Amino acid sequence: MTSLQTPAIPEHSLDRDCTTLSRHVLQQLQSFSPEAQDLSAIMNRIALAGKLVARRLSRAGLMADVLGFTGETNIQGESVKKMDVYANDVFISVFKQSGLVCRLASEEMDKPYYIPENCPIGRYTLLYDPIDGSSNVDINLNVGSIFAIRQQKEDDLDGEGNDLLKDGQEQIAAGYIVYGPSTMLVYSIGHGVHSFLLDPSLGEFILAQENIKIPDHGPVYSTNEGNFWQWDDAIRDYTRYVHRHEGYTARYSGALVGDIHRILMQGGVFLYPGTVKKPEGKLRLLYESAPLAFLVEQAGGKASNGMKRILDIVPDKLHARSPLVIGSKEDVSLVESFIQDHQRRANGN
Ligand code: P6P
Repeated sequence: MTSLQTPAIPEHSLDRDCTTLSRHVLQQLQSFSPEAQDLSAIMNRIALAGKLVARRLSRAGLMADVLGFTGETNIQGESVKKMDVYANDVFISVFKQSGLVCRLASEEMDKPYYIPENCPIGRYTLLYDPIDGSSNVDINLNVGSIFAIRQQKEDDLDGEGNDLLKDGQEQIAAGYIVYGPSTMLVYSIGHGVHSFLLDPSLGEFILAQENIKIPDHGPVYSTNEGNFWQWDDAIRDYTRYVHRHEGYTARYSGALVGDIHRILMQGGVFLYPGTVKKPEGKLRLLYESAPLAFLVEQAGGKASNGMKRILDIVPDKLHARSPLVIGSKEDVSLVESFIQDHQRRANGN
């Protein structure tokens, strides 16, 4: 190449800036088939939703009617934040007139929401938590969106979404968007875990890191120790162990996505065990734990309810909850070993 043809910008950075999410999906699948194009388009719409939510969050303190509560209570019995409603509607709106997603199931909606014009063609279902950790919104701390994509294989005759009550191996894609100092989308379609950073000057998510691998062990344990006296003995003994041994440090933000992102990048374990009041724990299986378990396993980590692999658990209802232990293989196994020891003692072994 002559000096005249030498690109002003090194080739790789231009190519990198053009590696958008939709292109990356097609690269991952090595295919331009209709299914690959569908998945690429779906991910592109999720990216659009992320941009819209990020824009609203960045102005939250300056605009009326963004912060605070709506006065409603959702199916979870939780007070609904205005940002929850906005983000929930954003994910619906970006899929209208898309021919892609026929149905959306969300933490904020009792039943799945159908987009009729898409249903004859697109048989995909989006399961999502539009704003996870919304209690952080009003204090300008990180929050996140969590999503999973499934293929609808049978009719949902009563519209209750009972055909969704299948294990997490039905997921064909999953990920999250973390709204922090920058907005980052982390996803997997079963070919590794990859992150994209929103470049506000471009209005595009640009490839940041490919094939993210979670360390087999990390120093962080992330849990709400305020629940200590509500935990069973096995979890209390685990907590005492990390208190007494060098090399552990507690980090807990109150927003699942931020805590998981830290562990994905640096290693460690997040746990939300069952409590006396909530034996099933607080986190929802279909649109929180299962998507994150899909992602963490793709990154070489592990996710269970303390005894059973999250991706093997079949929910009994749309908003089913499950205890969650997720993160680095060795650290999840350590938590599980305390539970197994207590079970053996309880069984007199
Ligand atoms: P606690 C937020 O409400 C959330 O669903 C997760 O984002 C977070 O990890 C958890 O609940 C925090 O719950 O009981 O520790 O306040």
